[in-house]
Amino acid sequence: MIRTFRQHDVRKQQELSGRLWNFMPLSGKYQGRQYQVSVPGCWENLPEFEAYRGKAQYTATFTAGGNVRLEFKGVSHTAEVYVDGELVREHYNAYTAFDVILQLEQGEHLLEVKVDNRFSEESALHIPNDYMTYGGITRPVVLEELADTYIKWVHVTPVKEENWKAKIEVCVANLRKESPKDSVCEKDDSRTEVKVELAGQRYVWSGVSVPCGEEGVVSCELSFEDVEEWGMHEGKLYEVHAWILEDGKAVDDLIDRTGFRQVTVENGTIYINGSAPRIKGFCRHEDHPQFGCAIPYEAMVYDLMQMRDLGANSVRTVHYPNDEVFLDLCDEMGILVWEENHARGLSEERMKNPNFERQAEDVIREMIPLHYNHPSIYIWGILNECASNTEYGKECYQKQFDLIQQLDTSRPRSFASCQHKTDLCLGIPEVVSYNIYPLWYSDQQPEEFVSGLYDWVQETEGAGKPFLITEIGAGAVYGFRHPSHEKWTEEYQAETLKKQIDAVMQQPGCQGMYIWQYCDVRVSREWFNNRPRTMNNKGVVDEYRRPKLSYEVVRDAYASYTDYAEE
Ligand code: ADA
Repeated sequence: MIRTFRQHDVRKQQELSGRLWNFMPLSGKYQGRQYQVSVPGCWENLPEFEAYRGKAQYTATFTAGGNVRLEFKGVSHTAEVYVDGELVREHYNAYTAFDVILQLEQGEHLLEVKVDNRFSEESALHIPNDYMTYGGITRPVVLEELADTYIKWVHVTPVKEENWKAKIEVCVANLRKESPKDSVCEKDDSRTEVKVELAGQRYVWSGVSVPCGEEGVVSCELSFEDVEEWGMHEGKLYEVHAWILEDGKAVDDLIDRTGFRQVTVENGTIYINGSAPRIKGFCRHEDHPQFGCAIPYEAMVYDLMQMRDLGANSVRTVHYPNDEVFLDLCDEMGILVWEENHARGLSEERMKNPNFERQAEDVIREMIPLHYNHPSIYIWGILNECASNTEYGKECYQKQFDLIQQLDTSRPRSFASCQHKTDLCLGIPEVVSYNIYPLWYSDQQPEEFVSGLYDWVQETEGAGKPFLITEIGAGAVYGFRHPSHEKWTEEYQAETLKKQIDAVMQQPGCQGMYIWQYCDVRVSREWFNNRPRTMNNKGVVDEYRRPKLSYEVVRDAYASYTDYAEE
């Protein structure tokens, strides 16, 4: 599945995933052996490759010609793409889509993808960590055949005034090469139009001219009388459809989805369409014992249904951009999303890796244009628990927050800090967020911890800003029950989460929380060998989504607080 809705009526698109590809490890014990494997998929879910950290080659064929666009929604974590034996694209980072456009003769072509999930100095973001870096082509692969001009993206920015308005931007790319002889670029562009439709309104740009080999953006603003708003639990969505017409004939199109919702920050509160949500959320890794990070649609739906059963109204995509299908589901189910770029717990030393800034900023550059239209995303996060307590770290945070602002001014920004009472960056983003573990990593009582931290923030540049707890929780090994209720028992986790939820929800000025975490997840074996089972066991359900004792406790606790902060 590429998306949960059709993206084209005109452009020819097919999915190259959803089938078996040839797989051959390029290192290790089984180097050179041939297998047939599922794409999308993680090689850790293959017998003999459960702990394979290395390089492998995936091979498939496709039939196409002309302007051929190959899009990879996610390859973990470094990809080298070859078509007919020629290296045509490289990409780092498992969690953002990338593409390549080739001019090919009509016919069958060989596609080879070399994938590497090893840790090295080259990799500043995928490092031994408290989550698993899997290996494989872990998200869908898409093949499209384009006209000489195509629509790269359509962005919709809804604005609520007397009525709803929407700014619509359409990015058109001209694939024609400069060619003196036939001077196609001097083509009479008066015959080129761009058209867009949304919620019954339409706009047409005539005489659109984009220089050869370049991109251009056209924009308009439309007004809407009677549209339904997108909100929590009612994900009313509208398709935005854009076309390029030449001589009146559609040569390309793109369909995306949007929702009429506006995020504002006023007087220390986040508002969605004028109402202040009380965030009752979970942090969720893309992780599953049978699928790794390549979680199929049905399993995504299950996770969301279970989180909603627990009373959640929001998900935090820890610690990286998520699969577009998951975001589509959040749009449809009216679940708010905190989405963040890829980073977890990078020290200043690691942030000084020569590749760090480029790699982290690339994730932002890829995440925001692709995920821009999702109404469920209400906030952009960066750099979870990195060195926001040092001057160097602050420079990096500043640059990345500035980059977000260049790409999207319609959403607030934040970052989940662990620098308790030492953070230097609280003055930069619109929202202040903290990860805390009272009664787990510290013996402090939750209400004392939360109020002490909140009060300290009011003495900093973060004063008066919306305040979120972006992680709080405790560990429990599924099935470990004991009358002592000691740490790692399900009883201890349940009692602790109850105290934590009440402390956060009753903290004046705090607009909500994300429990760490929804489900138990695999961690890198190279990272933290005192993680029982080489797992992070702070899930409210285990990795098989089996509820722990805390499940009922969290469900009752979340249910005792309304979905809105001002009720
Ligand atoms: C940190 C981190 C999470 C996880 C958590 C834990 O807050 O952001 O990724 O590692 O600690 O379980 O200790």
